[in-house]
Amino acid sequence: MPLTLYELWGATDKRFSPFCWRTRMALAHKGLEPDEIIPVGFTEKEKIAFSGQDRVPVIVDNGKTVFDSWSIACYLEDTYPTHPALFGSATARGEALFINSWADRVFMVELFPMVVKDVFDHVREEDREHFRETREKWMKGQLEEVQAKRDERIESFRKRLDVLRHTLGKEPFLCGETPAYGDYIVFGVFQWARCVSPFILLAEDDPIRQWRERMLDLFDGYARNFDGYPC
Ligand SMILES: N[C@@H](CCC(=O)N[C@@H](CS)C(=O)NCC(=O)O)C(=O)O
Repeated sequence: MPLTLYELWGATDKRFSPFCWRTRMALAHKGLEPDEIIPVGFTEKEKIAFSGQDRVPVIVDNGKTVFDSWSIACYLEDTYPTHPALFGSATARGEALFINSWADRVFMVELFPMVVKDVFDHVREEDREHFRETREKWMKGQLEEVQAKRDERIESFRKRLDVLRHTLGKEPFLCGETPAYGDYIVFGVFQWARCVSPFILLAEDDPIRQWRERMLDLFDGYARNFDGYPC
């Protein structure tokens, strides 16, 4: 039975969604290749209306519909237990959920204002009004003005990432000797920025950069092979 992935697309067919990248990396880790990938623009809600909600990623696997990147990771782990583990244990799953919450509620919140206009520039023409309207409401300001402050924010942003730096000083991946879902959660956010923004987020000697390079190399350079800016 086929596996279908519905994911966000932008102008010039860019695939930049941080959440969809989590799912792409999870599928690659499990050795599962979608039979079909259906692109969904911000305003093409009718394409995923069958899922009963309006966000991507969504997968349909053997006729089963699952949405939300975290739920998809859990579904893949439970449905394909003999494939490489995304978590490894119930405890590790709980810890990965903590990483997911940190990434969504701290990391992305810090990063988004620094690339929000760059994201806008890669959104499809027909989705731009929706993007500007919704994101300016979240940001409480004009996209251009919010992003213009990034040079002032970068120092504190880098400081916030000490939690990653400290971990990566002790092990090559956030999940230990080999990468697992916790790595894909955080990597998805960096890949989002890499796809849309020329802004350099990490200092040259930052160990997080080396980890990001290792992540880009995984699965024969799977993520690296997607068009992105030097980062
Ligand atoms: N918690 C969800 C978030 C999914 C999400 O927000 N996806 C964005 C794409 S990056 C979306 O579909 N946005 C639609 C919109 O803003 O209208 C997950 O982890 O999958």
